[in-house]
Amino acid sequence: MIRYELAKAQYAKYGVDTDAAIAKLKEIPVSLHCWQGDDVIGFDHDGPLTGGIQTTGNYPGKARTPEELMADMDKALSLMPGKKKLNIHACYAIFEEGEFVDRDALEPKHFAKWVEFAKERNMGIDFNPTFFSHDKVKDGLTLSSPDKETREFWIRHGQACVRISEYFAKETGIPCVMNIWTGDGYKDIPADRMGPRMRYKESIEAILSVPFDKTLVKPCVESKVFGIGVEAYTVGSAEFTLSFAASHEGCLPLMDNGHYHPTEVVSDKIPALLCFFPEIALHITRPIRWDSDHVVLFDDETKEMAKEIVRCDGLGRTYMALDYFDASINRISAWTVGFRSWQKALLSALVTPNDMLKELQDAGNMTKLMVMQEEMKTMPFGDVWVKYCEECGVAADESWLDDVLAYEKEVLAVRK
Ligand SMILES: [Mn+2]
Repeated sequence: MIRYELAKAQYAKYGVDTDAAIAKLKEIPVSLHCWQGDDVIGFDHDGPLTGGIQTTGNYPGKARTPEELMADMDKALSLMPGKKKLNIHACYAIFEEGEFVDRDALEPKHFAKWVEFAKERNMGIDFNPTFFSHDKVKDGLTLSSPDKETREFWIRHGQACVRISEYFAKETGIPCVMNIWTGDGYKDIPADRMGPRMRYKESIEAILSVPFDKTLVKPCVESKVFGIGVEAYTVGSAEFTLSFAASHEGCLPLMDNGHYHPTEVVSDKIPALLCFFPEIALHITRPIRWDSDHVVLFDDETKEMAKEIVRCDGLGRTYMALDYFDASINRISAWTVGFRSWQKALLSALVTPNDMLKELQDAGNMTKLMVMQEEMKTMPFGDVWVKYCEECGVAADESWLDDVLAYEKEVLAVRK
């Protein structure tokens, strides 16, 4: 590893310990979303995907059963460096043959197979109630519906998910982040913007009123700016969810970087929220022109988000989860590229000489700051990445794709 030794010396010149960066990254869990494997369908319904989200593409080989989804996920997991956590949606409940319960009656036992899967792989589990793709979404509304029966159904669903989240945490010994997101909103100009928000507030409060251990379950509220068919008004806007989290002890704000206006950047919001919240949560995605949920790449904003988490000493205070779904390419490759990209972003942030750069800023030396920030871009980061992947026992280069393509040929291609 002559190249790594050279890189290490070059980083050391700026006060960066690459060995320490690699050791640190190995301990940071990143949550991998199960829904990339089957285009956000799940196992509890036959209807279409709703809630203002959409997958595009029809690449063959989509997982159709829990067994297929887990096998595909296993293949992807084997190609990623770093510590993983599992992220599942309530619509991925696994029923026994002939069994079915509606979402408001879900119980821990319906997720026992996921617990088994996670425990065998030393992973914690994060969870999401599923407030979409269901016939009880009434006129595009769930928790904010003016119809009491509708609201109560979805409150019961949320409460069931709190109990399931606590079960996950107890079984795995790792806290469970439970994220509340709904696609509630209106296609066109509403006559009442506050009413639905007041109902949404009361519904989330009702969900969180069930007793649970706040050290085990970390409830979050995720905002959104708009959805497909929900263009004019979103009940759970940025201001709504941020204010909700700020005013409810133990509730975290969750920022999805696809859920803001295109000129807004979550990298700038991370340090703002870390000034006030003990813990925050992220959904990491790649929006193109809208909340398109493209596969995460090692691009500028992705790097900037990771840099802010590291610079703010926020690694222990930020729950990181991937959230995207691309049905136009091999889904296992999509999982792998996205996870590896976020790992690259974190490693790159960990080998950035943040102390030195901060000193330049505080000294008002913006001239040298620009020069140094540009210099960092051509540092031999690739050699540190290779070392990290080798230590994690995964391919450092693109050769992992051969493995995916062999799996596609043997396994995915025979799914009809
Ligand atoms: Mn999200």
